[in-house]
Amino acid sequence: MGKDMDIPAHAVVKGRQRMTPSEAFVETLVAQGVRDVFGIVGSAYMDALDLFPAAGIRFIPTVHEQGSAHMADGYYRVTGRHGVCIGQNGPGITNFVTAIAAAYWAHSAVVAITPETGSMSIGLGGFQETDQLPIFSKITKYQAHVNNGARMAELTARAFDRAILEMGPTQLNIPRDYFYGELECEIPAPIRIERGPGGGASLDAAAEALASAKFPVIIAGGGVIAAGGVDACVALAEALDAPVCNSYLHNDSFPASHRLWCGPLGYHGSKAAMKVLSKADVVLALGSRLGPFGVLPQYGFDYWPANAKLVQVDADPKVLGLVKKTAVTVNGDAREAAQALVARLKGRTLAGAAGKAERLGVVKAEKEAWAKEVAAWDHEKDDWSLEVAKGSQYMHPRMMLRELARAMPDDAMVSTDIGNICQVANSYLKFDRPRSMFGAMMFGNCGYAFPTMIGCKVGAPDRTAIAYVGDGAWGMSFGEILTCVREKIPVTAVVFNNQQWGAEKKNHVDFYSNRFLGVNLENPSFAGIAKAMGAEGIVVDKVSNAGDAFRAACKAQKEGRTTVVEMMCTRELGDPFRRDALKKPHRMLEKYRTLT
Ligand SMILES: Cc1ncc(C[n+]2csc(CCOP(=O)(O)OP(=O)(O)O)c2C)c(N)n1
Ligand SMILES: [Mg+2]
Repeated sequence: MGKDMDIPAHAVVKGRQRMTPSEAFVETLVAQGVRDVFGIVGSAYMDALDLFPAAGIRFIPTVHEQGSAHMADGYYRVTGRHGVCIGQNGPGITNFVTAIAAAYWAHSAVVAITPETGSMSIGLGGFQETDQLPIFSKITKYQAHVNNGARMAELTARAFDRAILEMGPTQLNIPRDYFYGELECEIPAPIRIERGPGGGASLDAAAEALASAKFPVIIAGGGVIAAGGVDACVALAEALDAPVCNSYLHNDSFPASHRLWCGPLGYHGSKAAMKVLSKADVVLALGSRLGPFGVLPQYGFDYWPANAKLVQVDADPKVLGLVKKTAVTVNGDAREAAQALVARLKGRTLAGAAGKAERLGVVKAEKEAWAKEVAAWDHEKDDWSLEVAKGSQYMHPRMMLRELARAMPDDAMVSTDIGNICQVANSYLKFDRPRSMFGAMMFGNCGYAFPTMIGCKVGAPDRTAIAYVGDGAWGMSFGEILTCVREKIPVTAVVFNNQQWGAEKKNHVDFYSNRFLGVNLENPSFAGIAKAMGAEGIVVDKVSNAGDAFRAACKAQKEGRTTVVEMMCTRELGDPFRRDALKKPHRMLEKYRTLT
């Protein structure tokens, strides 16, 4: 790690003072606890950037602004502190868009600082001009527009406060000429609220529903992690002897080694979790919006217990009752609410107590059955997969994923991209500590995992940073290897090279009679490219080498080196993403008639 990682945060100027807007801006960042900012240099904010080192803020230059914003996302998700990105007005800012949309659906408090065309030329079609507010209006929780340089500190502080208060990205839009001049202001102190457990009556009703449950099941969502509420969730689960499922892509919301843990729901999740949930008469969704994508039928099994009473707890009132009908809705912090429920349940007679042994027996049996199934599931068994894997000298993805899981360091942070092998990985990723899994969440963009993990590593430099990425998505994101090398931010990228955009190809197989179009990839040596970029590269084509290669790469990371582990995989494909959203082709015109 470069020695400038440990820049001490300087004190904020106190009281009302004359200063420049750039100074007011930077001092407000300091007041908000900002230590790291990701971006690409640009003249639009150079006057403020010049102050960063003296303010104790590290500027981390990236290869692409999309990477900067993903890094800010990862940084927030691992630290709970704002992720911050900045870029040049116009193209630098439009490059943020995909990553800010991803942060929106990950509920990440990212502040996108967007310097804009100067106020005196807005609308004249000058250089690097676009209207930057409408572009982000649907993917931010709040947009601050500095309409006068004198308001720099006030509006900067508000953008930072709102990101935390509203649990999502905000935008701070600054016409570039407003960095210059003079103003008199006081740097606002950050506004941080204590989140409560929710209303007393709704908590009483929730406790009542749980106390009368014969088979209560908890779904622990991302809100549990964000609230620092895993211990509280464990205490509640233990008080009720209620099995716990992780919500989709939040495999780190409840410790996998706990007896009540059942595993993740959603794509390639745990059949044990789904089977147990299907038996529930009361479901407590704790810190989960129950996104529709995360509760779709899996393995041909519609596991959602339609007749169960649903108790939903979430800090964001807008997600309550949105997707599933609730019997009790609590607008509260997941940790506080869990603690309040434990207090309310203390000493009460629980209807579920009588069936406890049987319930725990079901949990144990289902977990064992699923573990056995996964252990024996070496490869995909559909006709197409069998055909393409036949005679291949490469690895079956499942066998490789199993080896990776076995070699996974205890302190791992793992990000997963969008792709077939990354989704299958959901069956293998288990964590005992929160802030360990960083899925691409519901925006679902390929290219998420690697830059996000770079941000995680900056936020938690002592932990092992691992990105799981398909070869197609890798093509979108490997440029950021340069950021790892230049900025000495070591990360281990595990690239699943199956020579295809597999997740989409699976749709060709299932719905389009194998009419492959734009899905086969001819790849260069990704390990070779990594070496040319100053990182290390290893090619693995045998399962027996996968664990050792991965361990070596994680060890190299501890010594400061970034490694790309290029996993050569067969072209077999696991269950698809969107079976729910595709239809068999229907053609009416003669010229297309055969395309069914
Ligand atoms: C930015 C973006 N473009 C396109 C898609 C559509 N898409 C979803 S999965 C996928 C294929 C991913 O291929 P790869 O990264 O090689 O992983 P694999 O499925 O082969 O394991 C594509 C193109 C997307 N999700 N995001
Ligand atoms: Mg691929």
